[in-house]
Amino acid sequence: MFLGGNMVSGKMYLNLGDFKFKDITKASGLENIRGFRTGVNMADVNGDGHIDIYVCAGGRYTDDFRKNLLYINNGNSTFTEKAAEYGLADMSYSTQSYFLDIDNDGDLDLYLLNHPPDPKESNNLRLENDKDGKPKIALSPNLTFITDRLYRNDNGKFKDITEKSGILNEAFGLSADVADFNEDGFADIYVCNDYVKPDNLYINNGDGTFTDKFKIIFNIPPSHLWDLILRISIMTDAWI
Ligand SMILES: [Ca+2]
Ligand SMILES: [Ca+2]
Ligand SMILES: [Ca+2]
Ligand SMILES: [Ca+2]
Repeated sequence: MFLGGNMVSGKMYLNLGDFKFKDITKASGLENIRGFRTGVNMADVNGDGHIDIYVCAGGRYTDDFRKNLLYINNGNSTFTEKAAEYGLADMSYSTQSYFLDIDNDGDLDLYLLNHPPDPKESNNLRLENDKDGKPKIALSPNLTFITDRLYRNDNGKFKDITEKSGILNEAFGLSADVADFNEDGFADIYVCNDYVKPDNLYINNGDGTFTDKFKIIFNIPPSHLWDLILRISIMTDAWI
């Protein structure tokens, strides 16, 4: 069991069975007091059969202090931090990470949920006209460290495909969930946002791009959802 901490080091406990746990934080290489750490996720990021740990970081600190951390499992109860090596030392204001296979090639890609540093900014809604003269939400010119990010896993190196994939945004992300919502065989992403900006339902087009269909499918105002429970099968039809 790994417990994250923001102002203190995280803690790793080895389950000895019978509800007995041993603190192996130091011996496992997971003792770390650098960065203001937020969401923790466990996934086999490099596909070697051992569960790895990705730790997000945020807070109003220097950019370098917000580098997310990737602890690769050495298979012997020790971990080595390799975020930079994998291309995942992202310096955004991160909330949580979601590993999913966006291109069905068998390796895990990453959707990184981020947020603006100032929550007040999240209550500002700027509008501009689209090409048809209809109002649409305008994005800030500089979204570095703010927008959610999408990384594609290319043989162990994670490539930032945020802009190309069409998921550039600047809402205050609280949580997300991954599922094949339209049952076309490609994983989609639902993002819960706080404040005035609406949620996102990114439908995977199957070619590395996503289309936000939240407004098309849900005709509701911003929801301020703190968490998401979409995996409910209503009645017995087994739809998500
Ligand atoms: Ca692994
Ligand atoms: Ca993949
Ligand atoms: Ca890949
Ligand atoms: Ca889908």
